[in-house]
Amino acid sequence: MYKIVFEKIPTVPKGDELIDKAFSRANRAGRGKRVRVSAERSRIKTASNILSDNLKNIVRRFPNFDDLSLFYLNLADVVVGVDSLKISLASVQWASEKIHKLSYEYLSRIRDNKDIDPVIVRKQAFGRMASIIKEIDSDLKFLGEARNKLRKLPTVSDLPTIVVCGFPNVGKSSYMSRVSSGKPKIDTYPFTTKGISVGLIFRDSDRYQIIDTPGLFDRPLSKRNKIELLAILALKYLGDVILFIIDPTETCGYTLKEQLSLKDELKRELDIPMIVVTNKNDMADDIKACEVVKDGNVSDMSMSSLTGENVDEVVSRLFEIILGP
Ligand SMILES: Nc1nc2c(ncn2[C@@H]2O[C@H](COP(=O)(O)OP(=O)(O)OP(=O)(O)O)[C@@H](O)[C@H]2O)c(=O)[nH]1
Ligand SMILES: [Mg+2]
Repeated sequence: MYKIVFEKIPTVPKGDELIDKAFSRANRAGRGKRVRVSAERSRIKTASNILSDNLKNIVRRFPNFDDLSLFYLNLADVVVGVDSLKISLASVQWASEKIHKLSYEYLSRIRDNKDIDPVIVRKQAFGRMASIIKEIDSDLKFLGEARNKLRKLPTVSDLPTIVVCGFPNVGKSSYMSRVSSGKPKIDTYPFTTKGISVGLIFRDSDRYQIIDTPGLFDRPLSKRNKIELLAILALKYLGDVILFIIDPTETCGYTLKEQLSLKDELKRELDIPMIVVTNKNDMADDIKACEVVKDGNVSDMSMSSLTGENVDEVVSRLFEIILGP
């Protein structure tokens, strides 16, 4: 159900690990052969196959960045830098091909020149292979680190998606748990300690995805550093609609003014349809700020995630926006 893009990337070996593995297997491969020429040829073949296949495999197991959804592409760019990734992958591909060609060169040297000691030729071949690996050592290290970071990105599906935004404590999770079925899947998101949670809403025969963003909007976008901001902006490639929840009672700890200004920033920056809903309307009579809400038309709808009032109507409104006219 969830599209797994980065979880399948296996660990990327370090250069010296690769060399150790290839050369020790190669030595064993030569042991069974009584004719020296065959023994050394077999060593060269084994070492080059192991190196070249392992390197090719690293490149193959990274996702093709041209096929990636814009959401993942942008997140990957924020977290590791897609251009650097492409450059390192190209270097590894180059090394794989180079080692493959090299083995032919040295195998034919043994075949064509009976006077040369095959052990010496094999040692030369191993030396060349090792120096190619050394050349891409920093690329392997970078790819290894990138793989670890990419694996931590959230896994989301490409279902129609509602992104729930708003300051902490406005009632995002309460709303989520009222409308989505099953236990939401909690996943990490760069630059928030809490991780986003992904739930599903079933309506008729359709499925929708609803994403909670705890800790992502604890201050205005203008107070974000560039990297954090880019990670937030990646949401626009994921969401079909934003549900922006406002707590007009201000019991969340943020003023209505702050909340409205975050809403305006998000509306401007994310540039996808948004519905603005005031929550906690069960407290409406007690709180002065609510007067502003009643008179000032700050939201499209009002609801209570606590009592459930209007919660389903908000869902219907979100679906209408997703499905279009
Ligand atoms: N009275 C009232 N309280 C509510 C309502 N919705 C949420 N709350 C309360 O507000 C507090 C925060 O609700 P959460 O749903 O955890 O808020 P959140 O937006 O998910 O907060 P973060 O995860 O920290 O961003 C909790 O104590 C809820 O019980 C509501 O409609 N009415
Ligand atoms: Mg929450």
